[in-house]
Amino acid sequence: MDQRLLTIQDISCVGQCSLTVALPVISACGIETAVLPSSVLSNHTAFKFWTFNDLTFDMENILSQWKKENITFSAFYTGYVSEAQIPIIKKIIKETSRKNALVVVDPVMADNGKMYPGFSADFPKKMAELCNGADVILPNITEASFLLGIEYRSENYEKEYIEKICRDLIKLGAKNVVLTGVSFEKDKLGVAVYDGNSIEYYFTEKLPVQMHGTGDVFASSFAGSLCNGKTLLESAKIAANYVVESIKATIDDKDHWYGVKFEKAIPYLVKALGK
Ligand code: PXL
Repeated sequence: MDQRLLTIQDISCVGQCSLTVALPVISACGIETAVLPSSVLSNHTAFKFWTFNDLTFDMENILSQWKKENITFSAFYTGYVSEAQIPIIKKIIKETSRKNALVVVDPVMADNGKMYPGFSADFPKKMAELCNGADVILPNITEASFLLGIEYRSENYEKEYIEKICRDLIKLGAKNVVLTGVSFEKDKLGVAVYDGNSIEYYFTEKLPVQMHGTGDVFASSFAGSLCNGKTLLESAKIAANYVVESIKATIDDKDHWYGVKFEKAIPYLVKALGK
């Protein structure tokens, strides 16, 4: 049976994030991608205003229909979801999972030291429950700080700080941690990859910009790479390079502030996967 990945996150109609990234990117990796939209927004929340429609009410309904049809998944990738959805998502994973299915949790909730609009102070505790049992979690340093209830440090940290975060995150019950946004030198940015034994790093050049949606581009290409049989570290490398290629495709367009042109870099991703 071919692989089928289910991704659960919002659909922001405009903004190059969440489902409008995950669906094309994972499909480009050659993996059938099913979607369960957690909410519909007119655009993501980095715009000044947005509409928001929560779709929790339909999740159990969709699950019971899938069960009637014996629909199952070989992989799950969750992103931007609400607190009330977390127990339902756990149930969906439990009841539609094939044997040894991969579970990737991107604990989307915060960046640059701050929670995204609309998330309560209790949310990280709930998100920690979703991390428990995941094969891989993909927090940025802000999300890691909220998950662990520690102070966020944006710079001037040492390896010990990052490695303690990785070890503490594993204690939440995830098998592997890929911590994003790690930087020890001002012109290098990368990830720490911890499998519970050893911590490895991968760095790319740090471009002098910060762009929206790069976490989703990273997570989607990472999940797609894992499904192609790449190791944790290989997948993190491919995903980090793909983010850099996407930023480079965007950087000269000063009007394009809301996302990255990941579409332009799809040829890189396809080639990196040997397709
Ligand atoms: O990229 C993460 C993300 C996903 N979904 C929505 C968001 C954001 C980040 O701001 O607003 C709706």
